[in-house]
Parts: sequence; structure tokens; C-alpha cells
Amino acid sequence: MTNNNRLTTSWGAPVGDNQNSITAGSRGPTLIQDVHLLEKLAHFNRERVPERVVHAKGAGAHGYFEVTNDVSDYTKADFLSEVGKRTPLFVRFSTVAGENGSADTVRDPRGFAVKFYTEDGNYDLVGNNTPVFFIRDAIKFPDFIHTQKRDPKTHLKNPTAVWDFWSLSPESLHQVTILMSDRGIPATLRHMHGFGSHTFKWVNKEGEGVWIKYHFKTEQGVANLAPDAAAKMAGENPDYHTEDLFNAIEQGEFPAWKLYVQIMPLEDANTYRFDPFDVTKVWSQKDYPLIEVGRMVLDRNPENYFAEVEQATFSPGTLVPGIDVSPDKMLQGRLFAYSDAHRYRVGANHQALPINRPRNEVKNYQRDGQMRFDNNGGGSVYYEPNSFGGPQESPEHKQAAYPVYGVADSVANDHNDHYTQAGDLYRLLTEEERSRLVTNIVESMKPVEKEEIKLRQIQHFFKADPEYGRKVAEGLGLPLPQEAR
Ligand code: HDE
Repeated sequence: MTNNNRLTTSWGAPVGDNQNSITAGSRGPTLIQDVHLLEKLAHFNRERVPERVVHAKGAGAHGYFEVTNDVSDYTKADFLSEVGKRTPLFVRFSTVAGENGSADTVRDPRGFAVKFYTEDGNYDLVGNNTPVFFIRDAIKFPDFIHTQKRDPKTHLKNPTAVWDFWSLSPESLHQVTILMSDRGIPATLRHMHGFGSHTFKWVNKEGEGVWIKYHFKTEQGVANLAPDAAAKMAGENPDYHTEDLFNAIEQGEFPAWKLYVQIMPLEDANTYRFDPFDVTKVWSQKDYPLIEVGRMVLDRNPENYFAEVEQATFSPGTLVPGIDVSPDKMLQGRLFAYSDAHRYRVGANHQALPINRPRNEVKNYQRDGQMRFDNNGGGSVYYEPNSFGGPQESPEHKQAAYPVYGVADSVANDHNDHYTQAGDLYRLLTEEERSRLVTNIVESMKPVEKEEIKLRQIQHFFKADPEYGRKVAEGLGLPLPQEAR
């Protein structure tokens, strides 16, 4: 047998027999000296890394981003520096609440995570297919996700917990309306928009900043699945979205999205009619129209799901010069959470894995840590400052300074109109879309155990739009709450 097709152990030695364990005679006990058997069984036990605590079920693909409009007045980000510039990228789409083996066609936001391998380091834009989110302070996220996961006693999904949390967190109303609308179940991962959701900051070469919001508009058009078709598909083919994306790319039907930004001058943030860093709100496109930036195309499937999709690690803190964060409390919390999750789930050197490794050379003084499978900096100088010509900082790329003020305190957001934008969205829908929205909500709220929860939530719908509240109350066979009459 030629050497290049020899079955080997993980230490490269040829395997003599992969069919039979070494035993004392044909019926004797297995001998512990069968090191090939021991290694095979032990490695098998360690094949699973912990799944993501949210967004566990996902599908990924490689592609590229091409700049189609000059935005260099607003940002010095190298990958956006000139029209026609192309940057390789990797995208992972995901559901939020389900475990790794759960169904794709569920009612849930979809993760929309993009890793741009720019020449200035990686830039991760880790968004969803929805422009807003349920909550606006990171401190509530673990509790919110607990209600989306399984009840600790029954190990079942618990609609009472879901609606109890939402009815006591009225800031969720806008995203709840989006989730319960047709867009709650995308037809495929190709037929949905993507958003950065948060407000970010772009900084140009002169150090001037603007606030921005990202919008990925699908070129495939938005399409959704009706609840009954989605439920049927969840049973027949739980991996329908994963399969659709893979097959589309395999067949050369490369899905594409146009990237736009909304741009807000820094000073507008202080006078805008609501907190522009509140991720439960969208900015009016009349106030801040969409400006085209470029085009994202997905044209290559992963070679290996585990190596590329399961091990991909995205973080909103993976930033490049020209792109900064905003004071958005959710975004600030995420800056800690993601890398912490990656260090726990994948390992301290997760950024060195092929799927996460930047295209430009990494030069720093970080050393050692588990699974340090690169040269660990070799014999180069391993501390800074030093007199041996080690890598130096780039002062011109410090995060842009900006004034902060206020008393250090745990304070609620100063803007509590949770209803206008949810009501605006309701009134934007067609008659049929509203009817489906109300049906979806009624179906979801029916099993809720406590009537007070239902009445409290109806009140929120009513405050967004009286018809919205009335129709949900009728659907549930409940009177309008006293306060709403
Ligand atoms: Fe996430 N989120 N998130 N999230 N999120 C994770 O990272 C977290 C939030 C999003 O394909 C986790 O590797 C906190 C908003 C996506 O690998 C974790 C808060 C948005 C993905 C985490 C949020 C997202 C994640 C789970 C509240 C849209 C999948 C394991 C402050 C703007 C990325 C992991 C991928 C994954 C934390 C809220 C999107 C635990 C603390 C808002 C697309 O780090």
C-alpha cells in the first residue's frame, strides 16, 4: 500500500487492524495495550464541543463583499476604502432558542453573523434578521433567554414564561410584533434581510465620527413560511434551511445582499426624539435615508461543517480601524459576552483556528494557552515595551475619543415610549398581515396559565394600537383590561 493512503493513528503511525480489537484469543478479554482502540474510543467521547448557549443551530457559507459606493468620507475602514474593493467573508445564519439539532423552520429571529477578513484584521458584524431586539440592557439577557429555552422542571418550552417576561418588559413589544408577524418564519435563509441592529460609529481619516446602522437587503426578495407549512417542514425536514442554503450554493445560485447604512451626525444623538442607542427602536428612514455601501455574495460552501461553522467565533468586539461601537447598553454587554463564550466553548486560542484566523499577520505578545498549535511567537520578543524591535502600537488607530458624562448608577433608560414604533409597524401591515399577526399571537398566548399575564400583554398591544389590543383580546375571549377601556 502506498504511504499516502495509509490509515494512521493521530500520532501518524500506521494502523494494522481497524476491524478487530486486540484480545487474548478470539474469545478472550480485550487487552488495554490496544492503544489504537483506546485512542479511537477516547477521541470519540470528546467530539462534541459545547453548543452555543444561544444560536446553537446554524448554517454557514463563504463569500465576498464588494464596495459599490464610496463611503470613505465617513469611515477609514480599509475594506470600504474604494469602490470595487473585494473582501473575503464568512457568514453564519442561525436560529436563537433551539438546540443544535432543533428544527430550522421555527418562529424565531435568525442570527446573521458576518466575518469580514479585511487587510486590517477581521471585522465581525454580528446581527440578526431583525433591526431591533426584545430588550435594551444586557443585564436582562440571561433571564430573557431562560424564558426562550426549556422549563427547568418539565424540560419543555414554556409559553407562560415567555409572555410573563414580555408582558413585564414592555420594551419588547416592537420586536415581539416583528417576531409574531409573517417575518417570524423566513422561507429560507436567502429570503430574509439582515441588520447590525445596534448603532455603531464610523470614523474617517480625520477622526470625524458619525453614528450608523447597517441594513443588508436580500436580492432574493423577502419570503416567509406560513405557520402550518413551517410546522410540517419542521417535522419532515428539520434541516430545511441548512439544506436549502447548501444546495443553492452548490448549484451556483449564489445568494446576495446589498449593504446600506443610515448615517446620523454625532450631535443629532443628543436631540433626536428618542435614544438612538436604544436597540428596541429603529431610526426613521425619512430622517436618515439608506446609503448604499456594497454587495455581499455567498459563493462557497464549507468543506467541513465542524471546522468552519461550529468553530466559527464572532464578536461585536472584533473591530477594525474606522469602525467603533456606540454606548448602546446591549452592545456594550456583548463586547464582553462573545469572546468570553468563545474562550469557554472553543478555547483561549480560538482566533488562531483557520476559520477565525485573520488574513493579515497577527503580531502581539500573547503566548501559550491551550491548543497553541501555531509557533506561539517562536523565539521573538515576548513582552512590551522592549529594546528588541518587537511589534509597536499604532497611535493613529486608537479608538476615537468621545465625551461621556453622567453619574455612575444603575439607571433605567430615560426613554420609555415602547408603543409608538410597535403601533407604527402594526399600522404599516396590510389587513391580511394584521390578521395573521393576531392569529399567531393568540395561538401563542392561548396556553399561558395566568389570565393576569394575558391581560397585561393585551394592554401593551392596546397602547400600541387600540385595534391591535382589541383583536388579541377577542381572539383570547378576554375583555379589554379596565385600564384600556
Ligand atoms: Fe448574541 N450571543 N447576545 N445577540 N448572538 C451569542 O455567542 C449575547 C444579541 C447573535 O453565528 C453567543 O458564541 C448577549 C443581539 C448572533 O456564532 C453569546 C446579548 C444580537 C449569534 C451571545 C446578546 C445577537 C449570537 C452565544 C445581550 C443581534 C451567533 C454563543 C447583550 C444584534 C453568532 C456565542 C454565531 C451568539 C451573547 C444579544 C446576535 C452567548 C449577552 C442583540 C447572530 O455570546
